[in-house]
Amino acid sequence: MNLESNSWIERLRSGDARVLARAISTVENRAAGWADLLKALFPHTGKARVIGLTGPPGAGKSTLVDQLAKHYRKENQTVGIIAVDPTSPYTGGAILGDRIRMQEHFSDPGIYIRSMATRGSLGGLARATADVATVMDASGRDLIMIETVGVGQDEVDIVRLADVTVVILVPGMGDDVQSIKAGIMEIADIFVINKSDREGAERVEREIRALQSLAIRSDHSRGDHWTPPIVKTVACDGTGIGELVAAIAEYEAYLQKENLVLQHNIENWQERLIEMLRDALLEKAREQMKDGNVARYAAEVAEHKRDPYTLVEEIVGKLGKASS
Ligand SMILES: Nc1nc2c(ncn2[C@@H]2O[C@H](COP(=O)(O)OP(=O)(O)OP(=O)(O)O)[C@@H](O)[C@H]2O)c(=O)[nH]1
Ligand SMILES: [Mg+2]
Repeated sequence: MNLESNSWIERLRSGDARVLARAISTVENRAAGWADLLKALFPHTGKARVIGLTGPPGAGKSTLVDQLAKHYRKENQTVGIIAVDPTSPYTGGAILGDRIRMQEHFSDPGIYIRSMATRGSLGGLARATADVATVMDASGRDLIMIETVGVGQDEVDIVRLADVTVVILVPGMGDDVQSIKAGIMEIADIFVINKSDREGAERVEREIRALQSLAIRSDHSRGDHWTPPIVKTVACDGTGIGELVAAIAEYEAYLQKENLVLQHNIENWQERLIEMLRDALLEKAREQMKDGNVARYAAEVAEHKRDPYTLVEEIVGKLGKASS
């Protein structure tokens, strides 16, 4: 399969899962031609709905995503799932679990699941996830779900790409709702209390409401007046999935009605462009210095032979000249 040939875009857009997998790998690994690939695909993007789902480890995110996928498949929508696990290496349990999920859905080409983990120095995970979502979007998937373990800034950055963000909590977290990182609570367009078959769902609901009454929704620069609803689910038996689907649709309708879709997209691209610029400039700087030089410079600074401020100014100054 040659991604340079003209026919592959057609094959990708006709739903060829092998071409999709190949294109995603190329982009994720920053393999030869990745940038040209994304350039060619970009005109075909912007149609998929992107739903981000995040929550603590084991909250039932994958189970919930599977239920949603089944629901949307019944409506004949094609689904792409990106399971991002920044905490575990490729051999980790969550990724293994996702492999099993992939097999379960194997017979349905309308569901495509991809797992991702941190990839070292090749740009941030949020960036890679966004690029993979772009490929899925271009391939004509109607709906893309991005699942992340809600543990830190990485996850906030990732789910920020989504049109709709669902934050999943579970009973028995005690006072943890508070400590769950203000950052994650603030990005919720919809709250899900999963494992509502367990004791304590009402308590979690009360805690969310209490937090909501304190916070003004000026968060992730989405200054809208939406009050995130709370949906109780039991993901493993499908209870509440219909309500969650309805809540998602309601928020999307709200965005349409208030003309917020474009505004949200602009805000997302503002973040993404800055990250892309940062990556590109850093790569240029690295190219120019070669890796050995970074170590040498570091030694010089550590030994106080030169100051880092002037050094960085000099390197950045050279970048502009190098490009002309
Ligand atoms: N009792 C109960 N168990 C559930 C529910 N939803 C999921 N589970 C179980 O919780 C466990 C974790 O579910 P996952 O869907 O893998 O959770 P996750 O959030 O994707 O987990 P990580 O990706 O590892 O963070 C599984 O054993 C599920 O069967 C629920 O509503 N009630
Ligand atoms: Mg999972």
